[in-house]
Amino acid sequence: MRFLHTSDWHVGKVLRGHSRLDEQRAVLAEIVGLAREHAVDAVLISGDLYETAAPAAEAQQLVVRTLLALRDTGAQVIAIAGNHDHAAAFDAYRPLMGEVGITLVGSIRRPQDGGVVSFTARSTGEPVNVAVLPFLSQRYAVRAAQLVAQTPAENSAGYDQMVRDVLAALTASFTDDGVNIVMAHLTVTGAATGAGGERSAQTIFEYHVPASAFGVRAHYVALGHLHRRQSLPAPCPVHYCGAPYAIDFGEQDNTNVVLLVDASPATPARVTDLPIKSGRRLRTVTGTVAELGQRASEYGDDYLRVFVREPYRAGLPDEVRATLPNVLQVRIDPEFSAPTHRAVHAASRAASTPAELFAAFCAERGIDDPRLSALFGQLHDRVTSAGDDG
Ligand SMILES: [Mn+2]
Repeated sequence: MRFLHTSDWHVGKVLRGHSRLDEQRAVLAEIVGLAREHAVDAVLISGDLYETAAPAAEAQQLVVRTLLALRDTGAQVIAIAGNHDHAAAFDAYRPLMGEVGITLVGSIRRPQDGGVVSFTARSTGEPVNVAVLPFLSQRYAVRAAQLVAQTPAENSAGYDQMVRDVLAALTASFTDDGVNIVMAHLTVTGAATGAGGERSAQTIFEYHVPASAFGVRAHYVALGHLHRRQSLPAPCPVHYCGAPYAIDFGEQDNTNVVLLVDASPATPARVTDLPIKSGRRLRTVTGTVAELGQRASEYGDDYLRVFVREPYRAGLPDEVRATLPNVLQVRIDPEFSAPTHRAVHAASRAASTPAELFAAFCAERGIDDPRLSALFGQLHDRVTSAGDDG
């Protein structure tokens, strides 16, 4: 049988105030097109369909229409909740979605109660079993009492063991004559993060499971959570498909794909990367304002994060934005904002006037602009005299 594996759509993501809904619409249309073109038996969506737990109506509209369009290709559609999704909302809509042939899984379920989704592949008639493991919050998995009483290492081992127990229970119903697949939204030990949109607190802490936890009975493990496409050494094929477009700066060098997987009960799964071309590129650039202006045409339509190689001055971000309209973030290159004499300033702070404190702050940040001091003085006067009026 043949299926598509995708994850981490993050529909509704707004990057530095810029809606990306049009890009998301184009990316998801491309995925629907690939599902139709390759006549897949199933589409597996391994979590983080949405950017937030309370997505806007237009984000929900896009996801609902995409799920229906995927179903209309004739494929089984199975989606699990990621850490960005609202698990309870997924479960609330599960019966309704089930009526139209879409399997939505918000929280962990017993194998016989939806924890293993079984169907017959339309192309080959092979039985297919998909064990589904939505994001399991460590807050839920590791109870508060344990958090208080145990060390982080003990909790980490506890989380690992809990995930192993859940996987063992789910995969116990795998059959020898079927294609057995695990879908999960979690971090595997040693995997590389996409360095951007993953919400670091849930990946860099100790909560992860080794790839060996998936066992040998799975023909394929379809993971979501990390935005970089990668496979991991394990007794069975374990793949992160990655996000289908760059979600945040730091993911700009990732290749964005969905995975086309051919699997059978007798042979190892064959995985093909299908590139996704929609979505704007994210790019980080450095230079003086003048240098950046000269290179503007190279950047095309890309969204830019700029590190300016000049000391900060009043109005600098506006100058950069006027030069490069697709700039979403302006920062000073650390070389030009190196703090100086921080300790000295901190020591003399108690005895300083507001103007002196502000001057010290500017010096620490490498800002040398008399206009800024004058503006501070005016603002300070206005605020303090307004106080006199009550
Ligand atoms: Mn994600």
